Amino acid sequence: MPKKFYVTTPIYYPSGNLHIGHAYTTTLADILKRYKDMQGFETFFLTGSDEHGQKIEQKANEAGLSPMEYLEEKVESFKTLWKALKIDYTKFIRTTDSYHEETVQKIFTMLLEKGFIYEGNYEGLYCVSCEEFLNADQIDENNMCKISNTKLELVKEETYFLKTSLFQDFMENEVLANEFLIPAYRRNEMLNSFVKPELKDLSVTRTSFSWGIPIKENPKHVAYVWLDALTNYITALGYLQNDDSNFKKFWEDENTEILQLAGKEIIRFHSIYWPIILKSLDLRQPTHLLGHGWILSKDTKMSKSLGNVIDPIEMINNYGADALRFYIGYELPTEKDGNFTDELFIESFNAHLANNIGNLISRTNQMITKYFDGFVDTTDVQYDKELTEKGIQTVSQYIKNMDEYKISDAIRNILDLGNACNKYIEEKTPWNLAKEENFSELKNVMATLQRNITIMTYLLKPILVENYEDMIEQIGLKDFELSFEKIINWNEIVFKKLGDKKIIFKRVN
Ligand code: ME8
Repeated sequence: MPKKFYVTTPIYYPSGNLHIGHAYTTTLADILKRYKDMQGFETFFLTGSDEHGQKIEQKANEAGLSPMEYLEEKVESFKTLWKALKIDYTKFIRTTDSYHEETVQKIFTMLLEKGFIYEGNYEGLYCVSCEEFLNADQIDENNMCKISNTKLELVKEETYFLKTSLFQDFMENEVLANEFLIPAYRRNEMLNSFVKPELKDLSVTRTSFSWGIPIKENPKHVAYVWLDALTNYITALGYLQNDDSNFKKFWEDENTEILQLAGKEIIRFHSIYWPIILKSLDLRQPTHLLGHGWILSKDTKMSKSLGNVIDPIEMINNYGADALRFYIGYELPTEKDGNFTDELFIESFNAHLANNIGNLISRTNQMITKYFDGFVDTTDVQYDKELTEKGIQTVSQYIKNMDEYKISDAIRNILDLGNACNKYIEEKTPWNLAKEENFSELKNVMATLQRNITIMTYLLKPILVENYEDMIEQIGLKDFELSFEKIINWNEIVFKKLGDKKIIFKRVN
């Protein structure tokens, strides 16, 4: 039985266009999914759109459209972006899909029958932009939401509550006491800000607007958008549906590695309410929730509601999908907030993709072509010991980091190897070896470079998906299937005569 990996992104609100922040989470998920594919896992990668709620209803009204008309075009634009960014998702869920709506109704009924949901009245301040009832800590001195910086609504209505208060002990001593939420410091944030002060029952239906999934038992109520949204992670797999084979495989099986990604502003929903919903349904918990920081623009969160966004399509048109995927993977580690500006982007592109990787491949290709007519016969080659060891070490460090979802650290391992190769060229001065006609040493040098560039290229495969084939061709492995096993043990690798030299990452000025 192959190992299994299920990875999810948040489903994004089509209340505006997606920006670099959304591209960030989705690209991280895509890189990890492709890495697990390379490791022989059976994978399922879910993304989608969160289409109900007051905010979407308001946006559609403003545009003079019905919600469905408004949504069609937005959802198309999501898919266009994911295609341009080479996102290899398995399924795209829309919360307006009928299978999802029907399953949410069934889930509500189950929770009501099990006694986890009861009727009552709610009064409190609501942020439409975050679709969230706020507590005092989340409101600033001007009575605005601290996250979206928008005005709050006073909501006073009948509602159904989920008895989250029953799960105080479960949250403190199970969910937030183990490795589920990463990085670890986020567990304390959740415990101290939301769980320990007291878990209040969560309002899970609304009556003051209608754009949502009506509940069967009392159709003037629609399901709260977060109950509707969180459950997408299991409805998409077929939970409570005729064909639930994916649900059995990717959720129920305790051996499946389930990774959920979310930005820090919604960790609360994913690390408190979602585990409680799952527990109430008697379902297993995800293996990990990776809560990541924000991409900032001039020190504040880049966001649709603030309008300070960078359009990923523009970046892709200017620099290519790989350049954006690389910046996201390398320059924006998940543990902290990061910056995104054109200047930083270009600087990083030139330093790493153009100077380190691109230049290394191109100069090595040039030398092998010039000195050996494009083919190095490795029969009696002696690989450089130090660089060969570094190459092997790089693979194991990379695997360890990727297994811990530390993409940026894994890329750093590759770049270090690239720097070592470039340094090796300067030290060995192959052009002098050629002048001296020391062809046996020259061959050792070229073979050592070819070997380590092959390793680097394979490790970059989940990130540089657009250029991978060209890179592989330039190193002399056109159409050759590499694997971790092959690059570690260095067997079965047969080089062909080099492909034509192509500039892969051209410096940007
Ligand atoms: O919250 N930096 O949708 P949303 C990093 N529908 N990541 C960012 C970001 C930024 N500046 N801006 C957005 C919702 N993101 C709900 C989710 S899930 C059951 C329901 C990313 O459109 C990040 O992943 O507001 C964040 O959590 C998500 O987009 C919010 O997207």
